[in-house]
Amino acid sequence: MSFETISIIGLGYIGLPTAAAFAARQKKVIGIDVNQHAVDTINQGKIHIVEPDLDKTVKAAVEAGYLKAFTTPQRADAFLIAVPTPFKDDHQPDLSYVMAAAESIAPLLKKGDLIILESTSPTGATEQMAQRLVDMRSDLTFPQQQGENSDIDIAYCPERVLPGKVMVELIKNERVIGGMTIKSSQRASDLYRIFLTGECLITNAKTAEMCKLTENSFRDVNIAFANELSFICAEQGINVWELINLANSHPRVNILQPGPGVGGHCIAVDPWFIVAQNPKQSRLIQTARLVNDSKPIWVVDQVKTVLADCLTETGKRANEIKIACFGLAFKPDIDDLRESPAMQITKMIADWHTGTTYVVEPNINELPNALKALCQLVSTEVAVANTDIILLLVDHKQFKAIKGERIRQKWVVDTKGVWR
Ligand code: SAJ
Repeated sequence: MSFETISIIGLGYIGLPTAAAFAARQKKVIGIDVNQHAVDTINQGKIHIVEPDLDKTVKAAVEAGYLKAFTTPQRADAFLIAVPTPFKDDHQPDLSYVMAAAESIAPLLKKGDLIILESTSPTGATEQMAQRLVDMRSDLTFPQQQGENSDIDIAYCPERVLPGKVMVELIKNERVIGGMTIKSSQRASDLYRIFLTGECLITNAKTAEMCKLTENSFRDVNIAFANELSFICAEQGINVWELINLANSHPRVNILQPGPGVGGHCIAVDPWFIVAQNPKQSRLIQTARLVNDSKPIWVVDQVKTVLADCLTETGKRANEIKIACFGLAFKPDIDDLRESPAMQITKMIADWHTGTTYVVEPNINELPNALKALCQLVSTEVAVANTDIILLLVDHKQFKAIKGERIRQKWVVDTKGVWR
C-alpha cells in the first residue's frame, strides 16, 4: 500500500526536517504539534528552530501546498512519532509524550496504516506503545497479535542526524529500521526511501531501540575518556590536545576531544536510559556520565586557580578583575543554549566572582534570563581589549579566528584547546 498522506507528530528538531523532506518529494504531509506558535509559524512558511537550510525547504513545501501543520491529529496513511523523551529527576525515561502521541492517533487509525516511533526510547517502548493501541482499538489487529497479517504495521526507526547538519544527514545517513514484523520493517523502509539515499538496515524493534542508545553512549564514553585524560594531563603538565593528536595517529586509536562537559539533549541523556534498565551491568556507561558531568566544576576550579595567580602577580583585588566567558552554546556554531555546560560554568563563575563577568556569544543578541542580572554580553573585540582572564568554553569559528598573539598577555583557560 502506498503512502498518500504522511503525518508527523512533533515538529521539533527532528519532526520538522523530516516533514519537510517528505514534502520536498511532493508527498502530502500533515505536521502535528501541541505548540500553537510552532504550528502558526510553519503555516506561514517559516521555522521556529535554527537549522541550516531547513527554512528554505519548509518555505517551498508550505508554498507548494505539500506541508500543513495542525495542533490536533488528522487521518493519514503513515504516522511518524518524533516527540521528546526526556528523563525524570531520578534519570528514569519519561515516555509520557510518546504515549500521549499514540493515544491521540489511536481513534484515527484504519486498516493498512503504518506507525513509526522515532523518539529515542528505552528498549521495549515500541511494544509498550503498541499495547496502548491494542487497548484502545479492539476493532483492529496489531503486530503483537497477528504478526505479518496485522491490520496495522509498527516499527521503531531512530533518528541519527547531527544538529547543524540535519538536512544533509537526514537524506544520506544509513537508517536502522526495527519493525515489529518483517512486513512492518519493509513498509517502514518503503516510506523512508521516499527521500533517503542511505541504506535501510533491517532489524527488530528492541535491537533498533538499543542501537540508538548505544550510538550516543559510545560517543559519551569516548568523550569521557578524553575529559579524563584532560584531568590527568593538567596534573602532569602535558598538553592534552597534542597528546590526543599524537595518540590518534595510531591507525586503531580514535579519541574524541575534551571540552567543558557534554551538553545537548541527546548524548547527556540517552546513556541514562540504558542505566535505568540495567543499572548493575552498565558501570562504564554510568561512570562516563559522571566524568562528563563533573567537568564544569573542574573548569570553574581551574578559573579560581588562575584568578589567584592573577591577583598575586598584578596586586589587584578580585573585584577589579574582569573575566570573559567565550561561548554559551552547547557546541560550536549553533545558537542552542539548552543543557549547555558553557551556560552552567558561566553561571557558576558569575555567581561567585565579585568583579565583572563578560559573555561573548556571537550567535545570540540577548543574554538568557539566568545570566541577565549577572553578566554583560559584549563583542569579541571589547572582551579581548578589556578583560583580565579569558575562559574559552565553545570553539565557535569566530573564536578560532582570533590571532594567538592578541591574547598572549591574557590569563587564559582554554577548555577546547583552540589557542594552544
Ligand atoms: N563533544 C565533546 N567532544 C567531542 C564531541 C562532542 O565534548 O569530541 C560535546 C559537544 O560539545 C556537546 C556534546 O558533546 O556538548 C554533544 O555534541 P555532539 O556533536 O557529539 O552530539 P549531538 O548531541 O549534537 O548529536 C548526537 C549525535 N550522535 C552521535 O554522533 C552518536 C547525532 O548523530 C544524534 O542524532 C543526536 O545526538 C541525537 O539526536 O541523538
